[in-house]
Amino acid sequence: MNVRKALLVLFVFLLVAPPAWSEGKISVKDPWVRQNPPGTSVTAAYMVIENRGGAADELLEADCSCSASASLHGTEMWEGSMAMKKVASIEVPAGGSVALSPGGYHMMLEGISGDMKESVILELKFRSGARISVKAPVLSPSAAQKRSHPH
Ligand SMILES: [Cu+2]
Repeated sequence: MNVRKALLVLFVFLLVAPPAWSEGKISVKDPWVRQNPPGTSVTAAYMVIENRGGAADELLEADCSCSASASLHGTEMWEGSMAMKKVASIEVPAGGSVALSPGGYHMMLEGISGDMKESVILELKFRSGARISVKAPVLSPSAAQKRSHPH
């Protein structure tokens, strides 16, 4: 591949690649936050976390500029219906990834005051010591629906 072609490929890649944030072996892609329904102060944030390292890592703590508290939740079946449950950490397997997505793991945001802006800052802390801040767009329910079901 000649240099010009390589640059063109790189340029196209930069155009289409979604933004990713990383530190060390950990990177975060596609973060987004569901717009809190009117009159409520609770919502959730989602993303994909990748681990290029040879050792598993764990997401331990989260924080959001938008809410009084942020905690890590999982979703499981409980007495026949889906229920959210607080988890101590979310494992990111070695050489793999974990998705925080509707119906699964998520970052629970509680104590949101007022309307959320177009985007918020999420802070993530990992067992490896990596700390990553990401900018997550706030999506309306209809945009969130598309995001969850892209087909
Ligand atoms: Cu939750």
